[in-house]
Amino acid sequence: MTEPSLLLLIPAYNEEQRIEPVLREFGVYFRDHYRGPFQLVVVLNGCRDNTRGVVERVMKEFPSLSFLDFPAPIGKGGALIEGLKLASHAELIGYVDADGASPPRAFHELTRRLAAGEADCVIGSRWLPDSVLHQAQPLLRRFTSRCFHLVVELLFWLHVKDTQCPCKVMKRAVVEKVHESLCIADLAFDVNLLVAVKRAGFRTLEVPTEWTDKLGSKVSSTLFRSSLTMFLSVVRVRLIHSPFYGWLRRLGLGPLEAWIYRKLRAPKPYSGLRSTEDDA
Ligand SMILES: Nc1nc2c(ncn2[C@@H]2O[C@H](COP(=O)(O)OP(=O)(O)O)[C@@H](O)[C@H]2O)c(=O)[nH]1
Ligand SMILES: [Mg+2]
Repeated sequence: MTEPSLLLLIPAYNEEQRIEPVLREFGVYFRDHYRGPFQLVVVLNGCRDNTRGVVERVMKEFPSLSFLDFPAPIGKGGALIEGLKLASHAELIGYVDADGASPPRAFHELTRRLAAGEADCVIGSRWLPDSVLHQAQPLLRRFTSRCFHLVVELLFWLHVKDTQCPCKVMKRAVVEKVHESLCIADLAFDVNLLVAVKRAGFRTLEVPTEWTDKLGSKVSSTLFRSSLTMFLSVVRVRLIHSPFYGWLRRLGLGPLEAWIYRKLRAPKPYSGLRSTEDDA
C-alpha cells in the first residue's frame, strides 16, 4: 500500500549547530520508510549564521530536501505561513522543529493516523498519559507551558492539552481553507492555526508523541519575553475573532500592536511578503 504525498516543513533560525543531524535523520528515515512521495523544505529567514550553507551541503545527498530563504524577520510563524503556501505540492503537509526534539518515526505516526482518516489535522502531544518524554523540558518551561495552556483553554475552549508541540500534520484542504486566517508570526502561531482549523469545521486529533528536549532553545533563553509575546498574540487571535475588532482597529489598535511587538523584539503580526525568494 502506498502512502499519500507528504510535505514536511522545518522552520529554522540560526540552527547551524543543531540542524544537520536532524536533516540527515529525516532524509534517511523517509527515504527508507515512507512509501510515497516525500519532500522536506527548510524555511529560513535572515539567519546570521551559516544554517543555509549547512542545508545546501546536506541537500546534495538528499534529493527530497530543499529550502526557502526570506531576508525579512518574519519569525517562526511567518516562515510557516510562507512554507504552507507550498501546500499544492502534496496531499499531507506538516511541520517539526529543526532541533530534532520530534524523531522522524513520531512524525510518520501522525501521518499514518491522518491517512487512516481519523481526523483532518493530527497533532503530537507531550501532555497525554501515553506520551514518551525521553528528556522533558526544564521545570520552569513546563510551568509556563501549563499557564499558557490555561489561558488558551479559557480563551478558545480548544480542549487540546498541548497546542505547542511542534509536530503537526494536516490535509491539503485544511491548509488551503485556513491559510488566510494565519497571521501570528511568533510561537503562538500554533494556537492561531488550531483555532482556524476548528473554526473552519475540521477535526483535530491529539495523539501522544515522543519528545527529547534539546539544548539551545531560543525560547527558554528569553522565557519571560517569549511568554509575554505569546500571551499577547493569543489575546490578539481572540480579538480578531470578536465583533469588536473592527472598532478596536479604528481606535488605533494597529499602531499600538506594532509598538508592543517592537518593544518585545518579537516578529510583528504577519501580513505576507510581496516578493519571495523561492528555492524549493
Ligand atoms: N524561520 C524561523 N524559524 C524560527 C524562528 N525562531 C525560531 N525558529 C525555529 O523554531 C523552532 C523552535 O525553536 P526553539 O528555539 O527550539 O524553541 P523551543 O523548541 O520551543 O524551545 C526551531 O526550529 C527554530 O529554528 C524565526 O524567527 N524564523
Ligand atoms: Mg526546541
